[in-house]
Amino acid sequence: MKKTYQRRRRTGALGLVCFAFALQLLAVSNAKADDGYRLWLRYDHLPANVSKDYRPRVTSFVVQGQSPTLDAVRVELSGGCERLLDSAIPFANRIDGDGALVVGTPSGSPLIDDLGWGRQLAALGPEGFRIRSVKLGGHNVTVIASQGEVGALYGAFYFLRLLQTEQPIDRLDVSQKPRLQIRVLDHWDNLDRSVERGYAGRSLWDWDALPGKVDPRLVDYARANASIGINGSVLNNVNANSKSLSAEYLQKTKAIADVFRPYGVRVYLSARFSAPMELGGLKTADPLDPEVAAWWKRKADEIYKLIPDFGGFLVKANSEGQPGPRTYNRDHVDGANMLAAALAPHNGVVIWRAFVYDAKPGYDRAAAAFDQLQPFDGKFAANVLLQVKNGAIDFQPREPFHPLFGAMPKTQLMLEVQITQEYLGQSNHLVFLAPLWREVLDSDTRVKGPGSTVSKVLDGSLFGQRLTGMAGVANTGTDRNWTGHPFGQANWYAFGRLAWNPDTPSRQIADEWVKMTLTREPKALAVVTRIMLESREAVVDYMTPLGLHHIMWGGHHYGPAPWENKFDRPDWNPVYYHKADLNGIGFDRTATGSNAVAQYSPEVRAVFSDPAATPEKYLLWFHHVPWDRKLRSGRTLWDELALHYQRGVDWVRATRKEWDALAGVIDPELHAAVKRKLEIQERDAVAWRDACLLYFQTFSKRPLPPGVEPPQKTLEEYKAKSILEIDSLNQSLR
Ligand code: BDP
Repeated sequence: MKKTYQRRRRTGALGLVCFAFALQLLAVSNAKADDGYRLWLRYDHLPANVSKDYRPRVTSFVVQGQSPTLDAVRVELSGGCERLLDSAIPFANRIDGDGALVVGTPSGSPLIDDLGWGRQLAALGPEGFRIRSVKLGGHNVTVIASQGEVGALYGAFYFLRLLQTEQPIDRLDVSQKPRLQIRVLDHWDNLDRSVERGYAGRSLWDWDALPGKVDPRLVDYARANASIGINGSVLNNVNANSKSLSAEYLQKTKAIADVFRPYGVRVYLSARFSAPMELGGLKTADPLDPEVAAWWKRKADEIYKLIPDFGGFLVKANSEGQPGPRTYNRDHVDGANMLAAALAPHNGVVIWRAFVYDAKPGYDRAAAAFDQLQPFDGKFAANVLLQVKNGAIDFQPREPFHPLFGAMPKTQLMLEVQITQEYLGQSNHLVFLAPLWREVLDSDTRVKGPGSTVSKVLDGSLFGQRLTGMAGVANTGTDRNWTGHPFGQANWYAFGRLAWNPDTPSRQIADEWVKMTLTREPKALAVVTRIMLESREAVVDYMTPLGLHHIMWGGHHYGPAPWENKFDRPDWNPVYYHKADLNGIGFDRTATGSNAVAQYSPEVRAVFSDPAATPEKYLLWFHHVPWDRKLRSGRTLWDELALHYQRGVDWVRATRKEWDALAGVIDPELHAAVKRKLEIQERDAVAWRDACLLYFQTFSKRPLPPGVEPPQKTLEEYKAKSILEIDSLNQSLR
């Protein structure tokens, strides 16, 4: 075997130069105060911030082969391990002692080829990897192997995570492969660098400077994604500008794609359906018009010439004013399949969004997407995925799972979740979203008996869909810490972990993230992890308990406005969703109301149709419930509602105290930043409680139950100004 070691020369020096700028992130890490830039890739020296002994050993790196991705592996491993272990670790072209870390693919690394793992690696695919502690040439070494280089990079990040989270590395036997294929961030970024629903500064893409100047920060963005297995970025807003598809902008996109490629991150673009008219000067964008189809074909060819691994198009069609096939009296299938035909020769995909709802009088918005799209089951082309939001309304703090999951067995469904917290306190509230997403992933559609979960629909195990995926609407921006709220990073992280494996427990995700980002000190770790795991339920309590939804202030969606009724479209008004009156509150979606429950399988429908069987967390989503109805606690609906609001406020107050007590354990800059955010969160939670209870009380006509504090302001005061303008707290604390 020795001979093969020497067959290829050591690589890496050149790559290290090329990737020197990636070291920017690693270099900043010397700074004392933590501004959050390094995300979960801090790689701080292990004993720092840790109480116990953890002495893993890495003595050399043996990374055979030449490519930008392998160079990225080298940079990451050397930067990461050296910092974590606080020792300089040499690169070698052979194993000459215990503790070597051998990384690569069978085709690039003779050492790995000689292991004879071909079959196992083939089963894991080019993004999967195997990590094993083995004896090679008489030495105890660790091998990170993959069929593909990106898989090797993922394996390297996995290994670094083991170190960062203090896992033993001497007896490893890990095989991993992603459960979902397309794991993308959807950036709602506009070409002027504003970000729709973005709360962390401006867009990371500096379109004016591109393609000549590429911000080195994009390397760190790609690294962060690769470290959690995210393999795609849709660069522009779903409310798309056709300019993104112009020759000029494609050059800019190409420059970004070139930076992302070594990290396995492919670029996608949102395609404006009317682009053939706006860019091509055609008279129509009718998908059945041959000239239109030819235009898209030419456009696809042009894109793939520049970006051979271009992912495909994301399309928001006939939704909220966007053009689409229905504009030309065609249907969603006509539109999606025409684009799919243009991309198919290049292996590109069309991700067609299911977020469609027409404004029809008397219509239930929650039923709209199903009504429009379900009849097309089985009609979409093989390279089309239908991207469905987790719930049928819109990224609320809590929604039951979207009824399309389980109802389109012959269609490739992708899940869309929102990482950016449009309706959940934006970048001011600490809300860990893994439990929200898990709730949807674990929901049982019952279509093929018990256990027919949404995650099994998504990964193809239920209906055998070939293409699979999950998209997260990104929360990143130019803020130094990327996500505005330091804990927003945890949601980016959680998205990647769940897209890789939708069964990853929320607790594990939180634990990993805290250890890599905030602290490994056991007591503090336990406190922060618990806070994170509780936080989603708390935000539901103080915003929309018991199945309430969409009662946020119109437009910016920050803060309460259950009274709002100003939009022409009824389904943009909070009063449409809660339907409070003198009898009770809630949206009747049973047979006596909109009958949207009929969209679920008979078993699920039976549960949601019966107020006594409906989980109380969804009660007012499906039922209009009398104020005096007794809930499971024995309390009336009104009392229970009020106590939920109070509980949410109490949680924020308790969390503030717990956080304060962590000063000294958490980096001071990070600690102070979160402390300030929690102050805003308490102000907001109080406003939510008071505004909602005061308003709903005008219908319930009942006193607040014992244990609920009297409101701090009057209803009129809350109605007069949105919470964003109520006081100067936002400004002074931001
Ligand atoms: C809603 C947002 C809006 C988006 C829309 C969408 O308020 O800004 O354009 O979703 O998903 O949540 O298309």
